Amino acid sequence: MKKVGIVMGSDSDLPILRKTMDTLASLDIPYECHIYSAHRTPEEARSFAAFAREKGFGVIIAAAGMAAHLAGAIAANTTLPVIGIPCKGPCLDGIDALLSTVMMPSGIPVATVAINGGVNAALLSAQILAVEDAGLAAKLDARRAADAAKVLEKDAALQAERNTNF
Ligand code: RP5
Repeated sequence: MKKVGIVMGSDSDLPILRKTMDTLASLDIPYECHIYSAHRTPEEARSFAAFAREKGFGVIIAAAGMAAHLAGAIAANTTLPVIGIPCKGPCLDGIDALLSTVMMPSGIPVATVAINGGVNAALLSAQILAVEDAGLAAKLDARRAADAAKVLEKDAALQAERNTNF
């Protein structure tokens, strides 16, 4: 199976990316995770993107906060699919990172998930890999079924408590 590459701009983004790594691990998807910044270590970020395909990666997840240029900078240097996670910083509630990540110019796409959307970034990367992997697709189906069952259990508990089922 192809690997998922995870890059974050700072170790202060790590709590969000731990959810990404946990979700990938729960689906038995191999990944590699690095701290490379578009601004502080631009050469390492560029090089990771440029050699990712030949190193066996199938998707790259890039997470950054504030003036979040990392996902765009990664996408500029590879034609692998790039998923951007805008991370909430100390000001502007993450809207700064959201707009910096999502508003890419035509020709260099970044598939942007929600602010702090570490789990969905992992799931979207899994869905991309599952296009060519029936076993992984089955695991994603099972996860959705389990999530649905949890919601219905909570609904049943609510009905039992409040008897709102007229
Ligand atoms: C961004 O700046 C990082 O992705 C992080 O979200 C933000 C702040 O970085 P630190 O100052 O906490 O290292 O590049």
